[in-house]
Amino acid sequence: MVKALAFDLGASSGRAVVGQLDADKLTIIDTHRFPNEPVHVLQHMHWDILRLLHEIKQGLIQTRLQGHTDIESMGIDTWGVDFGLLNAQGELLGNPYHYRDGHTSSIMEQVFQQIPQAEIFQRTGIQFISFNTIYQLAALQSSSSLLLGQAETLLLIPELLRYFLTGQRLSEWTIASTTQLCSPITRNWDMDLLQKLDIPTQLFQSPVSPGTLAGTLLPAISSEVGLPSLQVVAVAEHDTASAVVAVPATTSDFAYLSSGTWSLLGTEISSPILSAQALQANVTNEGGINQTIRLLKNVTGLWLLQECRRIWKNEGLQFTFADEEKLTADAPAFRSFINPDHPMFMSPAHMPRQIQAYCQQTEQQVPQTAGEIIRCILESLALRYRYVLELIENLVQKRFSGLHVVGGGSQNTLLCQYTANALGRTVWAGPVEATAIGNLLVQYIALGHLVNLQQARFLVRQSFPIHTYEPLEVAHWEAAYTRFCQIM
Ligand code: ADP
Ligand code: LRH
Repeated sequence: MVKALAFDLGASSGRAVVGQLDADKLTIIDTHRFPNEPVHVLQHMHWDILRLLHEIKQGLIQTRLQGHTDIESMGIDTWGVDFGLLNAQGELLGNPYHYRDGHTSSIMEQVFQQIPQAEIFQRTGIQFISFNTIYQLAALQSSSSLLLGQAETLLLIPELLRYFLTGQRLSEWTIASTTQLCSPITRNWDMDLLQKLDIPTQLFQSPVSPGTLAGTLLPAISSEVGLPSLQVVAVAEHDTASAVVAVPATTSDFAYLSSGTWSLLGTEISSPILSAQALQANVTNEGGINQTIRLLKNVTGLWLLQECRRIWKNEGLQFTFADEEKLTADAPAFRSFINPDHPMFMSPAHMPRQIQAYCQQTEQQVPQTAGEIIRCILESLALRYRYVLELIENLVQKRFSGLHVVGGGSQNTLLCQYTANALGRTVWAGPVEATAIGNLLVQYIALGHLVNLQQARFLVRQSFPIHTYEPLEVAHWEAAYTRFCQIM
């Protein structure tokens, strides 16, 4: 049995997961879970990066205490776009901004005056979202922040955490691709783009491919956590890239939805699609493993529901997942829809009121109860998935027979059923921990325990339960989709 350890940090929570690989089966064991709670300081929102490092160390300690002293390797994946800056001494400068912080809100237009939007897409193939690293760096420039002048190295969040453990500064391709500063053709930083934006090019090192051996634990860390010096692998360090590795697809033509805080819906292709149609659709061509491209679109996902839960909890209302399911199932169907990707849902102070405001502005019935609000969110997400799947299908000129849903959101049975209904196609849900599993699989490939991606995906199918949802009430959902498109 070969053991490896994955740290998977999503925007809402993180976990340490031990993988145990036998001849034809992978089993996983959670050794530590922790919340990932951003911190508001004065006008800004930051990640609690040192706390996250602390939790990773706790994960290593818990892994040892639970008897897994024989793990061979570890890897870290996290969300995209955010970064830390190191000075010449290798110390972290400032606190990394959270991508939902407001500092980039009006920067995109300024950047387009320096470089036309179409040219940025042609060069990078990345979806335009105001929080991309390119706009975060432009915002630092435009506020004359002293940080960039003092910085020697930029590391994206998983690279930064890996650096804290190994002392090695190494950039990894899948996470670098999320910045909108890299070329999907050369799989390297676009130096012309950086120069045009006056961003110091020396901050960046050529990204390595996922699966590169990236050093071992520093002796001080090993002795602090009581584990031998582990091999650290630069896995597919973008969480979505790791999730796509673990999609239990049986063919090379498949559509996936990585469902968590975000819903990332798309397919895997062999070369980027940089056409005017792709720009118009505002899709992304992010880097995957084995030189694949993840053609997908970000849909605002369960963030909508997470924020309602946070507000309701502050107001003294707390629901279990089972409560939520019952409240939603009991609420009337197809009352009101939102466009989950409307900018008003990016970082509102009070999500339930924001949803009500959207419904009011679009002259729909205003959902009042928690059940009505959750139903509005879940139906709207399912309908938005149909819109995005068809957009992706138009670009690749294919029709997918169904959709693989992976991640924490694949446990939401109502959302899976609504998605099957809205698409009029089968949904295969699972595995829940696809991201951590993808992280482990890349380690096993890197260390020669698995041969390739095909074998890895076969192993996922053998090892984890997949729930199938067939479409129901298709005519009602078809009518709902027509109304949804009008509202959107
Ligand atoms: P991220 O990696 O973005 O932090 P996850 O993949 O961990 O997100 O998914 C978290 C989401 O999964 C939660 O917001 C919640 O809505 C959903 N979820 C988790 N467990 C369940 C469950 N048992 N039933 C329904 N939904 C769930
Ligand atoms: C999902 C994700 C997504 C990014 C967003 C910032 O966790 O990595 O792929 O766009 O976070």
